[in-house]
Amino acid sequence: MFKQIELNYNFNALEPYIDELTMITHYSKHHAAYTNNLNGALDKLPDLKDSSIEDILGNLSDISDEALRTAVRNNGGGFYNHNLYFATLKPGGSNKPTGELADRIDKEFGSFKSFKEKLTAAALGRFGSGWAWLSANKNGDLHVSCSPNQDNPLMDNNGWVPILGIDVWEHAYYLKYKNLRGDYIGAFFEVLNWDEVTANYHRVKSA
Ligand code: MN3
Repeated sequence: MFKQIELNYNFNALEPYIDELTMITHYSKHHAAYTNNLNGALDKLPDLKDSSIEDILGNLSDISDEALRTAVRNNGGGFYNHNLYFATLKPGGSNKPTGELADRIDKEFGSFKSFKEKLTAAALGRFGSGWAWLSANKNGDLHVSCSPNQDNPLMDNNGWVPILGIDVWEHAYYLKYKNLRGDYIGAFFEVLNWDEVTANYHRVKSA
């Protein structure tokens, strides 16, 4: 039985960058529904009862029933992606990565600024609903990508694990930003918790 992460901040705490009604709807309706629907699908897949969500999403082809596989892909992705998203937000954010992750970003992307531009371009360029990602692998390498719907890099099963995800579904920003996805992406960086992203990086690296 998978559970949504508990938020350690209030729904209105990310104002003015992410508004309270968006947070309430996003967490209590959208994320809750993905989580409930994932658990409902897994009730019919007792073999997966003890599997981690990472293992399930990395091995979707093991689910032979097509309707159940689709349900787990969409709702398992939605469950996992939003746990990552909400966990990496923080009132006031935290400016920039530091330490080893900061060094690695400089090495792979040239500078923090060009990394941010690359991730922003991935988020802006995602046509329709989806996500933009910063992923890491066991070697500590970094990779920027985007995916449609609730898909994520775990589903490719090639070693990339997302450590930061920007939700660019309209439900993540439309109430406040309407069609201005770029403004929302800029606001997202203002409340991004780099300490949590850094912790994710080290977890993937040491796995
Ligand atoms: Mn969402």
